[in-house]
Amino acid sequence: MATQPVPVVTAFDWVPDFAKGLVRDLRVRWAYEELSQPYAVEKFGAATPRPDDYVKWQPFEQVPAFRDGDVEIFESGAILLYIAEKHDALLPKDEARRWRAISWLFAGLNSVEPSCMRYFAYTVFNSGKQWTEGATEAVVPLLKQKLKRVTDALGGGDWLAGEFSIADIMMVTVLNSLKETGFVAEFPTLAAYHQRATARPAYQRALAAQLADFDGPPPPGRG
Ligand SMILES: N[C@@H](CCC(=O)N[C@@H](CS)C(=O)NCC(=O)O)C(=O)O
Repeated sequence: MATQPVPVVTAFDWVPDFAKGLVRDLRVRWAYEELSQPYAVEKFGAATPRPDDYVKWQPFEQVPAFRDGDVEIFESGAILLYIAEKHDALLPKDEARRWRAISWLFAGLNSVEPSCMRYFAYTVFNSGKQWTEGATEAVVPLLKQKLKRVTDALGGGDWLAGEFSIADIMMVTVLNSLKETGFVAEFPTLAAYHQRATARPAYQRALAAQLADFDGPPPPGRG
């Protein structure tokens, strides 16, 4: 009997310490761990060039890229949507809630993550450069406003769309990028949400798998 191919996600075999637990293949791993479904990982070095043909799979040469049989997908949000649809899971069945979850999936990617990434770019990638001072000052209120609005949306609920969904996988992994900042802790409801999500056994397994996969050699001069 022919065996079904296992879906493949791309990831890194080495990243600098600050990026551990932040690489976006974590979103895909987490979804599969929630579903107790197998997946395989194809790894590259973060600081070394990807293979020549990788650009045909992921046009920006980033991770994650994903393949399931003939289906090739890039963008972590699209991959999460595919997994949810394929397994008829991790999205509410009720139409209104389902679209609320999809809205929050996009909001994580397109409304919250950009402010987080700007802050991250100024304070980590360009740390200490003089031009970042005003830029950082400008982005913090915008970022905190986004965090407040996510907090408001949670209200007294556990999850963004009533039940745990790919929207939460997205939002929580976006919030991970603020782990060194203390910003999430300023919003106790949001901090409790983050804590609740990251305490899930599936998250813990996904994180452990990502960390275990950082077994490649550091690039020259980064050892
Ligand atoms: N919008 C993309 C972003 C992907 C992305 O930024 N990937 C990072 C790792 S988390 C990456 O590959 N960085 C290395 C590079 O850009 O060369 C997604 O959500 O999939």
